Amino acid sequence: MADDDIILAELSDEDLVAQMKDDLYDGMKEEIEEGTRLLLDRGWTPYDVLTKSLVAGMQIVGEDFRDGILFVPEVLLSANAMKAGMAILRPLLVETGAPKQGKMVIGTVKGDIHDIGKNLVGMMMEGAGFEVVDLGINIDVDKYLAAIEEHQPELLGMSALLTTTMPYMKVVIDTLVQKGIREKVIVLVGGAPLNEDFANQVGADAYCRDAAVTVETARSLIERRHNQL
Ligand code: B1M
Repeated sequence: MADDDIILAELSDEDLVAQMKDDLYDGMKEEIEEGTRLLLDRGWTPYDVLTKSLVAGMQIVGEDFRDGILFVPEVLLSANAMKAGMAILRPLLVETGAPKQGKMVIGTVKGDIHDIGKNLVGMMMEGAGFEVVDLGINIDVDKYLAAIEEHQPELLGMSALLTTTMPYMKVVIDTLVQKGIREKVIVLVGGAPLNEDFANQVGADAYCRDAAVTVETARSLIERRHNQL
């Protein structure tokens, strides 16, 4: 059966998720929007739709990108489709009655334009009651410093997806030390090529594997800091 003949609404949940992974791979934005809405209508939580269809689908795209099967233009279409699904989930993930827990400034480091993971972290943090100031992509040290000065956040989040851009996190953290403001912010770092060792080496407070871990880590480090005061 050709893709055109597939009626998403008639698929079982399992088949729909499999089809959404294919559609994400093929960069089919409207199908991703429809699939996202269908899963929500069937009672799926926004978090499950996000992780089990969109993030899982992007994982496959990443593997084929790495292996030279997909190229930048195709991956851009997949990213756009993913963003369209995230746009539907965003209001659901960020709606919260929780009291404000603190403020986070977040940005993708200089030289790096990957923003899907960072956006997802921002959404989950907002959903958990944090105020999020998203600086965007390709953020240099001066922009991080200016944002810390302006917004006085408890947390600074940095994202990097490239092995060539992740060392820039150390530039930012070293500058915070030089300026005598390192202790003012909890620095959380994340992105696919990072790990805990790297976070320790650059002097971050914690490495966050994913958006959910970022929320947990932010909560526990803020609580620890309050207890020390
Ligand atoms: Co890029 N890319 N890309 N890419 N891309 C990767 C990262 C790569 C691993 C692909 C591969 O080869 N398998 C590879 C890097 C290899 C390396 O460095 N060793 C790569 C490359 C090489 C490149 C280019 C250099 C390709 C080229 O031009 N030849 C180029 C670089 C451009 C630049 O930045 N200067 C490039 C471009 C692009 C696109 C523009 C096409 C597109 C980005 C679109 C966009 O973001 N708007 C793109 C994409 C989509 C990817 C992959 C396929 C998917 C990334 C993604 O969105 N994942 C990626 C492959 C991969 O990661 N496996 C790849 C989904 C997202 C939810 O996960 O971002 O990991 P992730 O975020 C997670 C966690 O990491 C964590 O939480 C998130 C949510 O759970 N997290 C944080 C992330 N940031 C955090 C910050 C925190 C906390 C947690 O702060 C507190």
